[in-house]
Amino acid sequence: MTDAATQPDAAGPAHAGKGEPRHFARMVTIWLVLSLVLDPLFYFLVGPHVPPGTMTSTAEENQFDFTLLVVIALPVLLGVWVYLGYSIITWRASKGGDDPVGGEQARAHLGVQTGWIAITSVIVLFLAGYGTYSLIDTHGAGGGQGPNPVWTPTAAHILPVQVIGQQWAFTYRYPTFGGFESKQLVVPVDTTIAFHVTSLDVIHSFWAYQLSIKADANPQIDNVAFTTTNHTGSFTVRCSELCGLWHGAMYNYGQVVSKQAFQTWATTTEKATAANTKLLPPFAWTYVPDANGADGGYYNDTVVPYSPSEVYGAKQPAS
Ligand SMILES: [Cu+2]
Repeated sequence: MTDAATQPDAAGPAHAGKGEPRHFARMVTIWLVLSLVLDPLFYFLVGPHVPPGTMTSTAEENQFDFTLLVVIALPVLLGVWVYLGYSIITWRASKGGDDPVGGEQARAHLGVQTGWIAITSVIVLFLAGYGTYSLIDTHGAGGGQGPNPVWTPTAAHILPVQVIGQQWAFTYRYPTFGGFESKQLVVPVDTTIAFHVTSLDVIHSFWAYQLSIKADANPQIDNVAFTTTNHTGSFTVRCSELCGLWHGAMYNYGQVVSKQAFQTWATTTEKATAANTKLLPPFAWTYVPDANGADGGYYNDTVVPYSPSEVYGAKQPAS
């Protein structure tokens, strides 16, 4: 420490000399008070409004996770701001005084270094553990778990709904209602739903925002995502995997309705579309698409689902 001893500035304002207030203790107090006030305020006032809301069990769990992340991040942010603000007010150049001491003393503070490494390690390791737990437990169920889900709900009655992506629309088949196919997605409230997501062509992704379901739609894959509906309302479905020219137009709206209304809708639609359902391939968890009717097509080989002019290479009607 001979160097420091020969420097006149060694006991400058950065090192609380005689009569200097205890800056570090002050900063910690300000930070602690702000954190203790703002964290609960955020949790209780903003938390319930954090997207994606509470329409389903998965939405609720995601909302909690997002809120928790902010509750952890807020004190970190406040720590930076308090230090910055305190430094500007206390040690700004226009206040005069000596230059703060730099060099070895500022760089090699053992307490700061140990504290920094310990605190950041605890935060990051906690988040890694919690994130992993959330992924394999119920929180991750809305993300699609592939054909053999690790986590399955315990509900006695689970409604299966098949989501079929194709360029550039989603359609929905209801295997427990004769396998009818609809452009509308309607599900009952207070019900556990198993979305079976697949694709007929390229990769898509089924993102039902307010349900907090986002599951990849891959050809030949039956990707299962679970959720339980909490209350009625409408929700948005968007494709969230770039899938071609009209990817941006690949969206529609779904509805969570009362059990009674769902039953009525499903049985009515099943009846109304019975003739169309016969033209569809039998219900399966995946389909091999083939527009021109070779073996394994989504449509029966005896059915040409396109008007003659839509078939590739067909003679077009004179205009
Ligand atoms: Cu798509």
